[in-house]
Formats: sequence, structure tokens, C-alpha cells
Amino acid sequence: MNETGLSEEKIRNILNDSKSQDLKYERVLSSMCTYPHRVAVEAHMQFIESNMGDFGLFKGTSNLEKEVLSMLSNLLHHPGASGYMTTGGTESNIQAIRSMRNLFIQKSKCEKPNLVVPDSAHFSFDKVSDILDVELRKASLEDDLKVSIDSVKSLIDENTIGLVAIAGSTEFGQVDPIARLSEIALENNIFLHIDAAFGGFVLPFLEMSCEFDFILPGVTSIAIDPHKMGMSTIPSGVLLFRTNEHLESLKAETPYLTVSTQYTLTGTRSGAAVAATYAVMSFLGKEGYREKVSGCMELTHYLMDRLAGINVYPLLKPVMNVVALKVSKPDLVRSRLAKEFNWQVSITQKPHGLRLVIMPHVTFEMIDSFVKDLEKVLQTI
Ligand code: 0PR
Repeated sequence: MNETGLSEEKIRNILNDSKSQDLKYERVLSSMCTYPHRVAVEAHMQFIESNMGDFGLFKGTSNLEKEVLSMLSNLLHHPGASGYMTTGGTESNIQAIRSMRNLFIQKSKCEKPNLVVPDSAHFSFDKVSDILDVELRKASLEDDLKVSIDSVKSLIDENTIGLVAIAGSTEFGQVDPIARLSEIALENNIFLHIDAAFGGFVLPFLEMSCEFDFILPGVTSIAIDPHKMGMSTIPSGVLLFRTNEHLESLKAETPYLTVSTQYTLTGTRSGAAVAATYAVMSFLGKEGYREKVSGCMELTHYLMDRLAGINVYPLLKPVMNVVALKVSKPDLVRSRLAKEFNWQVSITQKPHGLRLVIMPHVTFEMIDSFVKDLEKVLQTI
């Protein structure tokens, strides 16, 4: 740090320079985030100093959080679910599994708890395993990249605290057979957490939806991220529990704050993101999200048609606005797209392919121009 401060103008210049080095979303086809909605940004700015870590000081923001939880509980078919706003999918997944572990250990003696997750689970579950010292058992996938029910069943034993299912996998946007997993969880008297960090703001608004939430009786918790397809600002995640005992199992005493207990992983917590999420959800309503999702799906289908025109096909018929493509040498294609045309795409591991996420910032023009550039790259690979 300098002894004396820089001028505002100097700082503005530095910031502008840094900002110009950031990629614009107009070249990004790899991200599960997008430009937050204008209404979210305005609310975020208005509540910029609000700290939900000591929410007795910010009663208004705290009420907005209750409203967000209520809207999402209703959307996910369990009015009155308990939970809180997290920093995103990673924190929601950590806390969901932490509560499973705490409740499981309370009820049964267990040396080494384990958790059964699909092989397609997001890498946040590897962090969960490390932090919580819970063994991760990865169930294999079927050809359609949904978790294999037989594999899940074979991995459950007396130390299994619960199962995880993905509603919109990071790499393929696939949805696991959650209705069947819900039955298995109930049969084995174990918990079932749904990672709907991405799909939670997509599935309820698709024309052809499927049951993935609390409507299924075995589902005990859900992670859903407003900062992905919810169009809110970062950091906005939500964790919901079917029953309050899950939240209670996360309780910490906070004697010197305005509130005496805390259930969150972080202490200081963004009230700005809470206000932003409330604002954008209230502004868009179900109708607005249906429009956003249908726009993304229309573009996804348009992309599929354009790609078929250059003989590129998906590894899996897209379930949502996440597309994995069969191409030879995906890593090379990805790096050439970046180097020669400034496109950001990502890759899938198993099977190996090129991955695109068709977020609300994507346009028909972007797709036309991307397909042309991809064709050029593929002709010389
Ligand atoms: N669960 C699922 C299914 C996810 O896809 C993700 C993140 C998480 C949990 C973790 O969420 P947070 O990152 O909010 O903690 N999925 C994206 C990914 O890892 C996140 C992302 C977003 C990556 C924007 C890149 C990017 O530009 O691919």
C-alpha cells in the first residue's frame, strides 16, 4: 500500500485498464454465470453495506432473505422449508452434507461416514469430503450420463449418511433419476441432497419438466443458485432443508452479536446479494424466468441445427442449456478457439468433448459467428 493515497482519477484509470483485461460475456460460452439483471444490480448497490452476519442490525435485509426463502420454498414444492442464503453452490453443498453428517452421527455411532455421489458430481463434493472427513463414494453413470441406480445401491452400507443427486450436471446438464433415488433414500433411512445449483432455475421453467425437488418425499435438502440462471449478483446461493432439524444441526452460538445464534458457514455475509436476489425474483416472476429459459432453449436448439450443418453433433441430446459436443481433440479445439478467435469454451471429461453453456447473454449472432469459427478450426485440426 502507498503511504499516501492515489487520486480517484488514477484509480479509475487503473480499474478501467483492469476491466478491459476481463473477458466480455459476449465471447464466453463456458460460464454458468451471466450479466446480472439490471434490477438486481440496482438493489445490490442500494444494500452494499448490509451484513447478514449480524442481521439484527439489518432487519430489512433479513426480511428480504425470508421472502427469497419463501419464494423458493414454494417454487420447490415445500412451503416453509428452512434454510439461508449462501455464497453459492459450494457452500450450500458443504453445509447440506455437514448437516447430514451431524444428524447421522447424533443417531448412530459411526467411525467413518460415507456419502454416495454420482460420478458427475461437481468438484465441490471433493472439497466436502476433505473438509468434513466424509468418504466420497462415486457411483458410475449409465450411457445417458445419469447415475446408475444399481451402482448407487451397491455403494450404500451402514455408514452411508446419504445420497446426492444432480439436477443439471455441470458438464452435461443431465438430471439424475431423482424419483428412484428418493425411494432408495427412504428405504435405507438416509438423507438425499439435490444439487440443483444450475438446474434449479431452469427445470421449473422448462416446457418438459421433471420432478426433482421436495415434491419427492425422500428429498431432504436442495442447493439452488440465484447467481447462475437466477440472474442475480454474485455471491447468491440458497440452501433449503425439508425440516428445521437440519438447520439446527448447524447452529453456532454467537454471544456478542445482535443475534445469539448463527447457522451459516461464513460469518460476514453479503446483504447486497440478498436484496439483489429478492429484487430480480420479484421483478421477473415465474413468467419472466419462463421467458429467459425458453430463450436459452431456443438458442440451444438453433445451435444444434447450425452445428449439424457442419457435421458436429452432441454427445447427449441437450436436456437444458448445457451442450457437450463430439469433436476430435477437444483440448486442442478449445485452445485454438481461444487463441485464434477469442472464444471461451470448456471441455467435458467423461466422455471427452467440447462444452458450451447457452446463458442469457448468448445471442443468435454469437452462435452464427461461433459456428463459423468452429468450422474453420475443425477443418485444420
Ligand atoms: N453444483 C453444480 C452442479 C455446479 O455446476 C456448480 C458450479 C456448483 C455446484 C458450485 O457452485 P459455486 O461455483 O457457485 O460455488 N458450476 C460452475 C463450474 O464449476 C461454476 C462456474 C461458473 C464456473 C462460472 C465457471 C464460470 O465461468 O463449472
